Amino acid sequence: MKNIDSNTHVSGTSVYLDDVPVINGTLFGAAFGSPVAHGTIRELMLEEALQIPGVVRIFTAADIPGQNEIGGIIKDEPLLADHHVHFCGMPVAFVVAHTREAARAAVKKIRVKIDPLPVITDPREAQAKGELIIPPRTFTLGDIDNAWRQCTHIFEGSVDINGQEHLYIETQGAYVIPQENNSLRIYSSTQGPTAVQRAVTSVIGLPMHRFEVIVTRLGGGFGGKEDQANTWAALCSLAAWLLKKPVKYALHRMEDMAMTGKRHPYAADFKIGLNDDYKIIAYEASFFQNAGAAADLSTAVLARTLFHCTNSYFIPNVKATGWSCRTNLPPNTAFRGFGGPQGMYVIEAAIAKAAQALQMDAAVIQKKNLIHTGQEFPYGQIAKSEALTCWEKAEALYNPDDLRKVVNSFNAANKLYKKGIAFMPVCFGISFTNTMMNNARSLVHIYSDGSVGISTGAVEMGQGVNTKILQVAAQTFAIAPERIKLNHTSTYTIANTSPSAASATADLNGKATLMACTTILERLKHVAADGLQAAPEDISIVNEQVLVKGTPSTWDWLQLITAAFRLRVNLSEHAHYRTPEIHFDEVKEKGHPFAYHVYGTAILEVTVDCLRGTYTVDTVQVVHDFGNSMNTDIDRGQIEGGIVQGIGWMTMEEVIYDRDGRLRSNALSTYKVPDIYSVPKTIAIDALQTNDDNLAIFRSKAVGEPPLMYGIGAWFALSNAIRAFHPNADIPFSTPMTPEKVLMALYSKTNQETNQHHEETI
Ligand code: LUZ
Ligand code: MOS
Repeated sequence: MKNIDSNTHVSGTSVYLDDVPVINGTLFGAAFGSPVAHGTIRELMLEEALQIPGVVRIFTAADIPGQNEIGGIIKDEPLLADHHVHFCGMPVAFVVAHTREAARAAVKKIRVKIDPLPVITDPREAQAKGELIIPPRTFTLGDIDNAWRQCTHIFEGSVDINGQEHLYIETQGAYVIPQENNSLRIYSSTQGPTAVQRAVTSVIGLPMHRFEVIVTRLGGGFGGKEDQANTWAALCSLAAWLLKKPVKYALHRMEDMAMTGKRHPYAADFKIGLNDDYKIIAYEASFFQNAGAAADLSTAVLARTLFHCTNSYFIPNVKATGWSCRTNLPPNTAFRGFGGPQGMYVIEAAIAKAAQALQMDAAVIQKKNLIHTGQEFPYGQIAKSEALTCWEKAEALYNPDDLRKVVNSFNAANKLYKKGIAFMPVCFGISFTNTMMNNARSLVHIYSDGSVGISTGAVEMGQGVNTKILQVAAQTFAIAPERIKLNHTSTYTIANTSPSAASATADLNGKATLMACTTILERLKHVAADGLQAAPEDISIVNEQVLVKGTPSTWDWLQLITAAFRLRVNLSEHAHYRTPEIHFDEVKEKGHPFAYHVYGTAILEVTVDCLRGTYTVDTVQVVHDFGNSMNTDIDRGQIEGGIVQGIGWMTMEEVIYDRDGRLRSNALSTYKVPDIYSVPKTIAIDALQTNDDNLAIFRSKAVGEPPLMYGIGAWFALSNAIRAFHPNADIPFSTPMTPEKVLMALYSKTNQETNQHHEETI
C-alpha cells in the first residue's frame, strides 16, 4: 500500500505547522537568545527593541504566571533565563509583534549585560569538575576484574564522537489560539503532544485539561522534537495567554540550529580483551556524555548507550559506566538511535583497534562474537538472536570474499585511490527504556455510512505510521483503505501519550488500534449472527463481504453497519495497550527492558581520493530483520534514509562549538549534510523475514532507528581505505571522518607515535 500522505505531499497540500491558516489578529513571536554561554544577567535592556514599530510586548521570566520550568525527567530547565544563562541561545526574552519582521528586528535591538562565568564545553572537563546531571550508572555482566587474566590480547583506547544536527526540513514552531474558559489551542510541531501540554501546564499554572495540543504532521523530527518543541509552544502559550491573542512562532533555520540541542557528543575510553581464539572475553567502557546545560532526555539517552554498549555481540564480562556531564552547550536531546549509536561506535572502535594490532580483518572478530539465542545482554535480557542469521545471509547474498578481491586488486592497481570495506552488524532494542512509557491509546469510530475515523497518540512525521495504522484497521475489518481516515493527533482526543519515538510508535499505537478494531468487530459479528441466524464464531468479513461459515451472505459492510446502528450497537471504541512482558530494575540494572530486538548486517564499500581526502560511499548492502514487514515501501524508505543519515553523522556532519560555547556550524553553508551527490551509489536491502515477534504489530518489526547505525560502518570502511594507502596511519577514533581528517590520516606519521603528534598536526 502506498503511503497515504503521498498525494498531498506531491501536490503540496500536506499541512505542516506553517500551513495552519492564520486567523485575524495573530501576533508573531521571536526569541532573544543569550549571546554568551555562561554568566549572570546584570541588566536586560529592552527599550530600543520596544521602539520598533509593530512590537506589542516583550516577555521575560518575570511574566510567567506559573512555574518557570519546562524540564521533563528532571526539573532543571527554565523557559526563560532568570538570573543565570547556561548556554548560548538560551531564551532570555520573547518579543511579540504584529509581523514576524518586526519581532525579529526587535530581537536584534535587545541588549543584555552578562557577567561571564567559566564556560565548559568538554564532557571530560565537566566530569572532572563534578558537573553531573545524575550520578554515574554502571552495567555489569560476569566478573570483569578476573576476566582480564583469561585474555591473551588486551587493547585500550579513547574515542571522541561528535554530535549531529537534526535538520528536520520543517523547523520548530508553534501557533497558539486562546479559547473560551481560559483554554488554549496549541498547534505544535512536536513528537510529544503530551510533553508540550505538560510544559504549558507548568508555565501557565492551570490544569492540563485547559490545553489542547494538535499535531497534523511534522516535516521530520528525528528526536529533535521529542522534548524540544516544548520551548516554542510554551513561549507562544505564555504570550497568547497574557495577551488573549493568537501567537505564532516558526523558527528561522539559524535560530533553530543555534537554540536547540543535538545528538549527544560523547568522549569514551575502552579496554577490550580477547583470548587466543579471538573471542572477546572482557570489555570495559567509560562514557562521558556531553549533556549540555540541562538534563532534557540525557539520562534516558545515557541509559540506551549502556544498553547498546555491546551492540550485536556476546561478551561474558562487561563493565560499562556512563556519566551524564553538564556543559554550557544547548541541552542535547533525542536523536534517532538515542545514545545507542554512540555505544555501538565505541565497541566497533575497540574491535577495530584489536584487529589492526593483530593484523587481521575486523570482520573475523565481529562474526566470531555475534550474540546467539540464549546468551545474555549485560542488562540481563536473554537474546533471541538473528545476529548470525543476518550476517551469514549477507555473506551468501553479497559475496564479501569477491568484494575483497575486487577491492584488493583495485588497491594494487591504483596509487591515489583506495577502497575499503567494513561490516556493520546492528542490534537495537525496541521499547522505551523507561518501561512506564510503553503504552498507547487509539480511538476508532465507525460512522453510520460505514466510513471509519481513527485517532491515536501517534505523530506522523514522514515515517509512515499513519499508513501502517490505517492498514491495521483495513486488515482487521477487511474493508477498503479508502473507507478509513487517520485524524490529526490531539490531546483532547487521546490523553497522556508517550512521544512518537523509540521506533515503537507503530507497534504501540498499532496494537491499540488493533484492540479497538477487534472489540468493535466482535460486536459487529454478533449483529451479523443475529441478523443472519448464525453463530458469531461462524461470521467473518472478507473484502467487505459478510461470510457465514466461509460462504458469502447477503450482507456487505454497509448493511452490517446499518444494522448495527439501527440496533444501537456502540460503533466506537477507545483502547489502551501496554506492552506486556517488559520490566527493568534500575537498582540492579537488570531486567527485560525490550519487547524484542531488531538485527541486521551491512557491508559497506568506500573509495578514498588519497590526494584530496575526499571519498564516496560506493555500496551499502544490507540484510535487515524486518520481522514480517507490513509495508515494504515504507520500510525500505526508512532504511535508506537511516543509512544516509548515519553516514552523514559518521563522515561529513561536523557540529562545531567554539571554546566560548558558540555554535560555528550554524547554517547550511557551514554544516554539511548528505546530498544527492554523496549518498551511496548503491543501497541493496534484503529482508530477513522472521515471524515470531508477536509484540511487534502484525509481527512487523520496528524500523525507525536501527538502520541509522549501519552508517557507522562508513567510518570503519574509510579507515580501512586509508590503511590501504598508509598501513600504519594514525587514525584517531574521532568522528566525523571529514575529508580534512582523512587527509591528515593519509599523511600522518605512524600510529606508534602518540596522539600528541596528532594535535600538533591539527
Ligand atoms: N525516547 C525515550 C527514545 O524517551 N526513551 C527511549 O528509550 C527512546 N529510545 C529511542 C528513541 N527515543
Ligand atoms: Mo526518538 S530519538 O525515537 O525521538
